Amino acid sequence: MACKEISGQLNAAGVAFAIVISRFNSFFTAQLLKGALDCIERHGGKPEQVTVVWVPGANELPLLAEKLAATGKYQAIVALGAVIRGATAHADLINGQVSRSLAKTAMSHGVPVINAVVSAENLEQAVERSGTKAGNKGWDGALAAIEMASLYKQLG
Ligand code: INI
Repeated sequence: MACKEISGQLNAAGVAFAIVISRFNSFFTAQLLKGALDCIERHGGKPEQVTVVWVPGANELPLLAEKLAATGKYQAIVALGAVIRGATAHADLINGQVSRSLAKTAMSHGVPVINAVVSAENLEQAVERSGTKAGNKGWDGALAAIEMASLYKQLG
């Protein structure tokens, strides 16, 4: 029996993206942004399709993601941040709050909101996840956004 399979296309052409990014730990988040933009361009997107909004810290990412989702102008939203446990006693609280709130926004507005916040134990891990040994979480987040935007489009 042939089944019907649906999968996302990795084509960013014509997709309107919003990227919300934290200034806190901008040493890392700026690298995540570079990665995200590079990914979008390598998949056929153009810089003018991308709106970038800077917020003070990871805690504020969900607030702006919610506002951007409510405009209905974007087919995908990517949240970029860096929370480093070694330097943040309340890292788990921030991470939990951010991921729950981003998911809530995604579901209530029917738009993919990708959580690309680096959660690292220490500076070395943050470096590894921001464009060195372990890749670039911004690049990965943008790729997930491209794929999810395609799935949402196909499923209506
Ligand atoms: N914000 C981050 O993005 N990463 C962190 O590691 C961090 N630390 O260490 O506390 C952080 N704090 C700021 C926070 O996100 C808010 O901007 C601030 O509390 C104002 O609401």
